[in-house]
Amino acid sequence: MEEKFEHDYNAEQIQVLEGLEAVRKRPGMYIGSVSVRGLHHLVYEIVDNSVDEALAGYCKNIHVKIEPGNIITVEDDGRGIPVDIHPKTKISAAETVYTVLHAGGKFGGDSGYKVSGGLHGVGSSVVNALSEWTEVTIQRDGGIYQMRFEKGKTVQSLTRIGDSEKTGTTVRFFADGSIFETLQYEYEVLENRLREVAFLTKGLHIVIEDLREETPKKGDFCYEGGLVSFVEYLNKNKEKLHQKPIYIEKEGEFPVEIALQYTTNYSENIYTFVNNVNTIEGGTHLEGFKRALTKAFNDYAKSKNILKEKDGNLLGDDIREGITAVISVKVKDPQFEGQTKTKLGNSEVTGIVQSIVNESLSAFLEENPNIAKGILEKCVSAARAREAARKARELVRRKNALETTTLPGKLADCSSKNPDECEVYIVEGDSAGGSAKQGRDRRFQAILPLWGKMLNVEKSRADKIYGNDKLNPVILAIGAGIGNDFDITKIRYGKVIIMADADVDGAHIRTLLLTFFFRYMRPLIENGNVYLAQPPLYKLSKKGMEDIYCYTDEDLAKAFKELEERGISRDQVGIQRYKGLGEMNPEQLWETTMNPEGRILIKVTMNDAMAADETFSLLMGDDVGPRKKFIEENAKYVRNLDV
Ligand code: TSJ
Repeated sequence: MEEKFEHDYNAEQIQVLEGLEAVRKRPGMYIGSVSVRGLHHLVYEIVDNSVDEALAGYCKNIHVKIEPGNIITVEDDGRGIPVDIHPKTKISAAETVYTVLHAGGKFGGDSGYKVSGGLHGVGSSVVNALSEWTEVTIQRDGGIYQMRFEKGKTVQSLTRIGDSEKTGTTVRFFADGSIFETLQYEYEVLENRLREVAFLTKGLHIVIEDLREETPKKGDFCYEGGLVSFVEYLNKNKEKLHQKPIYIEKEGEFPVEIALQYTTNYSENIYTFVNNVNTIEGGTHLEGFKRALTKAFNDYAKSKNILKEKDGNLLGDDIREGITAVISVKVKDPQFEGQTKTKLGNSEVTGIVQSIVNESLSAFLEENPNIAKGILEKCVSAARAREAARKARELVRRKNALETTTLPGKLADCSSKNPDECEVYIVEGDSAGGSAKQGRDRRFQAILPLWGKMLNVEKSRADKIYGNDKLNPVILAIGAGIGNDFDITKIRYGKVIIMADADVDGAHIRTLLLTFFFRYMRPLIENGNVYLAQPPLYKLSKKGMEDIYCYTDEDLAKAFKELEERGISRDQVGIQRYKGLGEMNPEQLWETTMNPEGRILIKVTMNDAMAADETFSLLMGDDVGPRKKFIEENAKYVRNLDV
């Protein structure tokens, strides 16, 4: 018998090692990427465990710290991971959770609460495998227990190190610098995600602290209102159609929670979550919600004679104009589909969400006729505007059919017609446009200069977009239509590159253009066709030395350091700070910003659609205060879109 145990133990150990070795060999498979996004993912994976404990009803507080040196601590006041020894493996439950791939779900599996399981469903053992070291401290059963790992290997098994009356779990880890491209956590990114988690978990108190710099940063989130607070937060700078968000909550076959509120805006903002994972691509839960919303409003409007039989139905698009909604469902075995695996596929979800929303919303409308009337008036005018937009569009179409060349006059097109190799630079200002035209490689680079005040699409209905003299050239140059008619297969350029100054005005025009793409050409962003050019901020020059261009302040510091190592001091080099693209001559512009060999392009992604929209509404909102503050703080915010 003794021998048999030995044997099993070894077999288990070998399997464990192989499991975690696999994670280290192909980290991308488990956390998506080894970029800063993957790094942040480590934190989410650990926090997820504490959130599960909160969902189970045992954890009230989660404390996340970014310590100097980019060490992360996550502490909760839950029951503490079970410490008992497995009779067969002779390893504690806690150590098993931490060393066996996918072991997380096995514990407490019967209790049925374990519905989380992040986007990639990996968990703590993956964090262990990808960390230089990890230290887990558990307070439970009157004791304090600790264990330690290095690169996934146990260096100290679970040991009782003292007494404690408290309970909880603390994980402290330092990510492996040989695996990740960077170990530099971005406080704002973690803060945004933790705020989101707090909104999604009513009553859970989450604190995040960044202790890396002299003045620490801190976020403290606890929302008794849950999703209602979430919607209020999203709408804080918008004018509301009704004072309080509508709230729907029901635990049928699975928990469904929804809050929604209409604003006077024209856009539709619906955020959906499955087990706290942001399903950017939507899916069956969103489908159920949309169907119910359309039906409930149409039925109500008909029954109250606001809409006559002969008028036909209001369309879903009309009913969703100006809506802000957050949908959160908890599903046992979520199937994630779609390009980025953020689309819920479980077909049973549609009908359940649909019937819950239909029932609750119909009741709400009956009980609140004034609110119902206000929303329906807006829907009806949306339907009229849609009709007007359709006519405007047809006018454009007919005109296009007559004219042989429909390209905008200001566009300096490229000679290649192969979209895969073609790029269009949308350039702010005529002078920069001129330099770009002279500096470009005309075989595959087209230039479209924009000037003057750009239309704010957030504040305009679709019928204003068609035929707008600032946006029309952009639409025509890209050549794939807009809105529901947008056809990605028709794009004339594989890369649409926004080139604007690195100042406040540049940030503004970038935001306006991105808002436009986000609202009217979303597949372009989803498909990864939109880029931001990054012109240099500084040029360092010295006689006999090749010019050095620096794109960020960190670049500059690094360049100075490298020069010093070569015995060149700061005051020996000339430093030019570029205020705008216009200050560069065509050759410089080509060399620093447009030449595919060496230029820096930032790809705009949908991954943080929510943060982007937050940015958009903040910037576009009526309230000038936050906008001004935002622009001052974030002249280079756009980089956050990518993380
Ligand atoms: F897994 C981990 F190490 F990454 C981790 C787990 C990290 C952190 C910060 C917290 C946790 C964690 C796990 N917090 N709370 C728990 N709870 C349990 O593991 C637990 C406790 C008791 C019982 C039970 O049935 O008695 C079941 C479970 C799953």
